[in-house]
Amino acid sequence: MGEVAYIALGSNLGDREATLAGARAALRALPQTRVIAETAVEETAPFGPPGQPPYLNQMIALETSLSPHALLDALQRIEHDAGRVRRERWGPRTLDLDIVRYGDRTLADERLTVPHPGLATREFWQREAAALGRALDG
Ligand code: PH2
Ligand code: MG
Ligand code: MG
Repeated sequence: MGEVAYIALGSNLGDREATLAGARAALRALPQTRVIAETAVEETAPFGPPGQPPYLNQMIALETSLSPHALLDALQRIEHDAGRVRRERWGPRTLDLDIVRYGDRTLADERLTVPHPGLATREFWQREAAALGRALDG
């Protein structure tokens, strides 16, 4: 079908477990898209502005024929539906959905950079991406 995209999920406000569960359901309901692997949910110490609560993070592999920008539109709609309000950079959020990889593509414009520039520095993303790679190869 399409290409394999890795999506990072994050939440550090409200009922984090319920928010991630809702996000997984919304990803499964996307058109032209199939969820093909998931990591376990893990709690991580926050980076960014000090004083924010810990995050729950997870990574999900999708097979999709949505374009990178159509996928970004869909993810931002899911964030919005989860009550996400855009405030300070790296500040607390009910739900964050980031495109970490989209196949082997590299792209960069005002809205979207792929692979996500944070992949190089976020140890938990590297661990989660490796776990998805193993699940998909195995
Ligand atoms: N996301 C942020 C800012 N800080 N910290 C952790 N541990 N996990 C995140 O997903 C995260 C963060 C902005 O997207
Ligand atoms: Mg983010
Ligand atoms: Mg984001």
